[in-house]
Amino acid sequence: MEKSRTTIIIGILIVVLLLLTASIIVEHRRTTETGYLSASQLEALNATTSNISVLPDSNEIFINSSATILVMLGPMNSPSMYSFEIFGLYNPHLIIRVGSLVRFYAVNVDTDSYHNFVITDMAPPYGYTIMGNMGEMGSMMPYLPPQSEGHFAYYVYDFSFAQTGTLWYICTYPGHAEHGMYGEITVSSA
Ligand SMILES: [Cu+2]
Repeated sequence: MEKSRTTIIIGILIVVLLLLTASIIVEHRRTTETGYLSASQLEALNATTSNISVLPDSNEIFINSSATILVMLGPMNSPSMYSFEIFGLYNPHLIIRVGSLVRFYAVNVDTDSYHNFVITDMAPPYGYTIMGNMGEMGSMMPYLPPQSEGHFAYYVYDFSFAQTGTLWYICTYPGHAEHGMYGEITVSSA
């Protein structure tokens, strides 16, 4: 009798520990919202604000303070299906002022492939599978399904750029980063 009670208490403790671990992981992911957007909602999100400069000639986007950024995954009009589209540029170099909190709306606009949007300190080249588990790679974002009848799957990903340096945004779906589905992020103090 005493023994089974001890077993039950240990069991409860294990469950509580597992739940605590799971909540820490969820918080680390910083994915605050998920669901579907319509085409008109996408259009509204795709407007730049005064603290964002888009430079098509150098394929660069400067983000000078906290901002909301629409990232379209697998745009159909791009030269390659392995693309992110941000304010009309494909896989642009993002230069972000240190201290900015950026709210990324990662939206799959592809008609036939899954994609995701992950920020990592792991530099290219990337292999077929992304096996690393460093930094943000420890918090894989879910693969978003392709669009269906004008409904675009998305998640919101908040990222606080607290330190200067170089990061990368990539799609971890097998083969996508390997084929070029990534871009560079410079977190700059200037
Ligand atoms: Cu992808």
